Amino acid sequence: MLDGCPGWPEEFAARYRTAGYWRGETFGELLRDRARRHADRVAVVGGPHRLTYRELDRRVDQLVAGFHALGIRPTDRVVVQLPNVVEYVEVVFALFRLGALPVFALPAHRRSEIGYFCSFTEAAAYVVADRHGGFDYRGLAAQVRAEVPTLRHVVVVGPGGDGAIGLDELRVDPAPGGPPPGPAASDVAFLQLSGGSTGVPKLIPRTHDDYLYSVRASAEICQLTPDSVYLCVLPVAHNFPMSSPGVLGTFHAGGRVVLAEAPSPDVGLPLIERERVTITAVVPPLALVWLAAAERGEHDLSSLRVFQVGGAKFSEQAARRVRPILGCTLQQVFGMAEGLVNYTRLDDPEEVIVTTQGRPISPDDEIRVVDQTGAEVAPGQPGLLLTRGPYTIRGYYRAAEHDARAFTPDGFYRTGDVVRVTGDGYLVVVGRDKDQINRGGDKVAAEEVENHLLAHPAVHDAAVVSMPDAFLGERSCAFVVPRGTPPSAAELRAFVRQRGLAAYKVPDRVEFVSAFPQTGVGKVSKKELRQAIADQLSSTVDNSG
Ligand code: OOB
Repeated sequence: MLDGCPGWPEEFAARYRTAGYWRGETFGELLRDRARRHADRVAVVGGPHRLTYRELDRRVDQLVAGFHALGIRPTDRVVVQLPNVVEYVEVVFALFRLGALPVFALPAHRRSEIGYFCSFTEAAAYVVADRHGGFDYRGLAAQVRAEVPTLRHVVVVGPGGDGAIGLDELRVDPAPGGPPPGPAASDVAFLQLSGGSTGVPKLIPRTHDDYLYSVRASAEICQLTPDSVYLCVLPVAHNFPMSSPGVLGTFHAGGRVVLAEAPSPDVGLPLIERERVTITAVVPPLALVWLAAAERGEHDLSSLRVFQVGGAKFSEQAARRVRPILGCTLQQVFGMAEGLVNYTRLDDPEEVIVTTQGRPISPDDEIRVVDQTGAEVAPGQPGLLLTRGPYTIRGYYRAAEHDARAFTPDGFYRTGDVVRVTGDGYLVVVGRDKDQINRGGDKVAAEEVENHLLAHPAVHDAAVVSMPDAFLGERSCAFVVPRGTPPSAAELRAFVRQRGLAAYKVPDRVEFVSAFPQTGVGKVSKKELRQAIADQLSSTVDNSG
């Protein structure tokens, strides 16, 4: 097992194996098995590519040989930053099979995040797109490489050159004697990103055993079969489209994955019609845009059976519009990359589907709802959600100090979500108690942005909070105490962007103040700051209305 990854205590591991959750199967083996059973069925469609399970399996083996020839070995970390392209699936399964660990970056990440992932994980390689969405990933890779001496290889999906290796150069026929032995199912399979609330993003180690359990159970809950067609709209590396049931759940079922190049309904709705898509997943702001587009009735969406919405709270009002407009069931998904995923079930009464965020996957997901002292609240009352179970991590990658705060001594993960549990065991998300902004599903850690703002010479202090937003649910507002003459808001935003921070983390608004309100113990009162900006926004709306 990789160092710096706290695992489950042996008594829990034994229990999860006995219960049949952990079955000793790896993702590499899963694909091999499906390639045998569903050889000629289409596994994945994206751009010009349409690969059957047999073809995918073979192409993965070629990349295993190529990565191995490059010197990539089991437990080596490889930062993967690719959009929704077929090569993503090939690369990730090749690394799984080899036992090397993909570190899942998002296409929106820039120098600050990527540099950190590469240096913190001591990554051996970084896999990027060529140009995508108007951004030059080669250029980013060159910068990161110059800053991170341990990074040995840059692999680009496109032509090689300038020190980068073209992915196609890694497609070599496996050496006789077969591929090197793969990882054990109990090994860490990859490092996923935490939404986070700290200065730097935390990395989440997930094993083949635990992740495959959540994937298999998710596929069952969503009733996937070999006839299922999953449209991947969200960035494929995110936990939701990857495993809930997502791309991996669809492969588990022997179904077909269709990768959408962009999340807009102009791309997605025609794909639903063309590929006869049965299930897809979006975040709440996208759901609104999709519903508006679908209402125009320009596309045949009759194949769609499940419309999943998650990543942020979906309003009941919007939820009620899904069935009438799309003619299929809504499924609310409340999950986290650290583990726990809740689903409304497909046959739940409509009231449950539109008013709750679902119930846990597993009978062995332990849920506790507590107050600030750690005492359990009365049934049905709101409180902090703690959880422990067969696919929820016991600690982050190389972050022992943070783990001591993020987990209870008996191993429950402190989600930072405020929930109440209904009489039937469904969770309703009512708030949050973590220093994070949920920008329509994109998570922004306040402290990370504050640190970048503090690097500006004219910033004395900074506090980033959420402000309500009709479309995204929340946006970010930075309160800044200037040092001397305040810079303009535009200048500060440009400054943060130039430091290489992903665009979704750049504060949507900047407010200058002379001092921060304080709590009784002298800490910055973010509650008051949130209130101040919310009041200001609502009075602006009132005035204009
Ligand atoms: C998913 O994962 P992450 O790791 O990006 O974010 C987790 C956090 C949760 O702790 C919660 O604060 C929020 O995102 N969240 C929701 C939600 N789904 C996630 N808040 C309210 N309602 C929901 N339905 O976002 C994620 C991972 C797997 C499946 C689905 C979402």
